Amino acid sequence: MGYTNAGKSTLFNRLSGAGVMARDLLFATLDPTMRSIKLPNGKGCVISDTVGFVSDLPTHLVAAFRATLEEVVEADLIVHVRDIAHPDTEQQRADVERVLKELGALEDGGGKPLVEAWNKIDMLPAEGRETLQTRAAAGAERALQYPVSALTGEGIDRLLEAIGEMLGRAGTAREISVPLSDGATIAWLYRHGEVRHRRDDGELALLTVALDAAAAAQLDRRLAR
Ligand SMILES: Nc1nc2c(ncn2[C@@H]2O[C@H](COP(=O)(O)OP(=O)(O)OP(=O)(O)O)[C@@H](O)[C@H]2O)c(=O)[nH]1
Ligand SMILES: [Mg+2]
Repeated sequence: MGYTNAGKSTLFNRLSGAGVMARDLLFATLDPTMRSIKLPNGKGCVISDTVGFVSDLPTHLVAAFRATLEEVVEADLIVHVRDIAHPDTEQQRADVERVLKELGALEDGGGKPLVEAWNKIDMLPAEGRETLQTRAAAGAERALQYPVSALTGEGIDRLLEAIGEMLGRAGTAREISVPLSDGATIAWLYRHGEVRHRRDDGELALLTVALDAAAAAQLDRRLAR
């Protein structure tokens, strides 16, 4: 998803161009905005193109969009496609995130895994691109971000690898040690994950917890605080 004209459909076509599978014939018939693709890790996933957001979308229209944006609400992972070469790119991001919040897909401290595709880097001068690559690598911002060009294909492999990695975490167990004094995090793990094993050692609780992709991303944010 993303702002109108950000390049969502171009990215969608680029991603589905290479690895179109036979069952896409069915998808293409049922819904031309859905495709199954193969990720670099060999796993399959279904990608879905959405309508673009525009700013000043009245709240009653947001409600009407709810139906068409059901894919976003149901998705395991959101790729926020941004026109990073647009002078208003930051304002566009804020607008899109506001709509996502209204849809309940981006609640504070909750929501689902989100990656930003910083699209149209081919339009930036060389030094602007370098600054972006540095910002993205530093991961200083809220979401994971990947500079790409849907037009030239630059950066697409790294984006796909990241998507595969984030989705691959779904249902896998992690070992986490939490200070016993941090009762809130321990309670959070019981609420959002499936605690398979627990051993308390001194001042630490050592937990083995199975988390889905959304909970794993939330935990990462929680532990990074
Ligand atoms: N230079 C450049 N242009 C791009 C890139 N990606 C998309 N575009 C252009 O941006 C324009 C909009 O692209 P779309 O893919 O239709 O954008 P969209 O987000 O699907 O737009 P809506 O569906 O209307 O919201 C088109 O003219 C594309 O060719 C890119 O990486 N680089
Ligand atoms: Mg489009």
